[in-house]
Amino acid sequence: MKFNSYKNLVNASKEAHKKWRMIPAPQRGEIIREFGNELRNNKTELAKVITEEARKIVSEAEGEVQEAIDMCDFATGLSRQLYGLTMPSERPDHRLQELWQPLGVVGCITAFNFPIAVFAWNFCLASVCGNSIIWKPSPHTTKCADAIKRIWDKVADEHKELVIILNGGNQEAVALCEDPNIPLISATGSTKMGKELAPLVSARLGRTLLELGGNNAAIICSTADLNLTVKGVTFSAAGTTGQRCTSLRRAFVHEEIYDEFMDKLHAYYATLKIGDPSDPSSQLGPLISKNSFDDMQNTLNALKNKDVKIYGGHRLELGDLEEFYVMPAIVEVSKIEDEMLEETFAPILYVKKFSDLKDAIHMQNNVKQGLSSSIFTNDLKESELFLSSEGSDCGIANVNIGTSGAEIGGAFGGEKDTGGGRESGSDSWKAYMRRVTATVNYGSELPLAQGVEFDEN
Ligand code: UN1
Repeated sequence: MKFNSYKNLVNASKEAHKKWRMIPAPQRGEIIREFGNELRNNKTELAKVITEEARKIVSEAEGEVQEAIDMCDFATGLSRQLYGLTMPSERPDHRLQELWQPLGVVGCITAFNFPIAVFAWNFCLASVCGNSIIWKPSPHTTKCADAIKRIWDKVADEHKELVIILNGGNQEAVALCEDPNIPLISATGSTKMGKELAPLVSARLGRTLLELGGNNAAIICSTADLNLTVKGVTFSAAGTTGQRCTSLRRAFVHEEIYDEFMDKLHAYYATLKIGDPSDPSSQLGPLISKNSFDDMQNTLNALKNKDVKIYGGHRLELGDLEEFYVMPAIVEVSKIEDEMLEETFAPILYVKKFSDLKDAIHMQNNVKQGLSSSIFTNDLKESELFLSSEGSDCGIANVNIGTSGAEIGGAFGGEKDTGGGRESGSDSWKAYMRRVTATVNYGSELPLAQGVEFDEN
């Protein structure tokens, strides 16, 4: 259904929420289960749309649909587990309890690189919690959004408008953020975008759930299994053509194994199959746009006169394939360069030697962003230090796994310039609800809390 104005669209979403919130949560979960089953039935076709628009390789596109299916399963179970605590009341014949209620309309802004999964993180939780959603997809991936909407409409019966798509760019995002009818804005994208939008929401005291830029690092210790490490590093740094918010940007490598690691890394990079993402043998597709390519080249050009060694990074001419295919870049640095402090959304991996783990942890944390991090080690003391309060300051900290490719069961998100939001698993659902503290007096007296007396004398 088309709406002839933004106002009508928001009103339709509000009405959809009002109808939906009356349905018991476990029944809402059943509809999400059916949605998940339809995603299963259409996995291959949906993955094709992802490959067509976001230019992801087949396996990753299918993995992304799987991520959405997993979210449906998770949310179906969650629909019976929206628990509120009951606390002992200090007063006789009183009950003190938390109730969780839906917020209403959730505004959801998503990026091109996970055109379906990030919507699913938000929608599956928001919907079992009783909310409706207005989804502004990336202008690069509107067909993915339309395909999802068609599947939702198939299972939604009278609740089709629980999902309403608002296509557009910055203007539409601003409209959502300024709209007091939308209590929560969940936005995924660059830190720049988040810093522009968040003040609009907070000016009206609305809530935000932000999943913004990362600048993810891996620390490779001397005891690491280097074959496993090189695989993990390559998947995270070069995979998805460096276009995940969790992509690996920086590697700190212990001096004892530095040369061996670099030899293995170069050898592994040399085997990468870069080509048409719809060819199942391709491991890397193109960058999403000329802008992304220009950003990558500008960063590499700025590094050229510095004390660094650059490998790869150039455009690959692949027959008649016209898009921006690149050889992923490796940049060896001897000191921290300014370029390493910013996120370039392209496959550039900076590598630096370290000798002391605490220094490496400091370098890892010493950036504005705080999304994902990894340590590769077989030394328990090292991995435990990394996971301690003196360790990684990121929302995601992995041991012997790259920085990307998180499962849905954990809470996903990060600190500092990454925005602080948590989506997907664990108790992230609480962000989509309002908490009501209810105190019920079932006695015939009115005792006051803290022993306060208010009797007429
Ligand atoms: C993103 O790039 O915005 O952990 C999300 C991962 C994926 C999600 C990435 N599960 O890499």
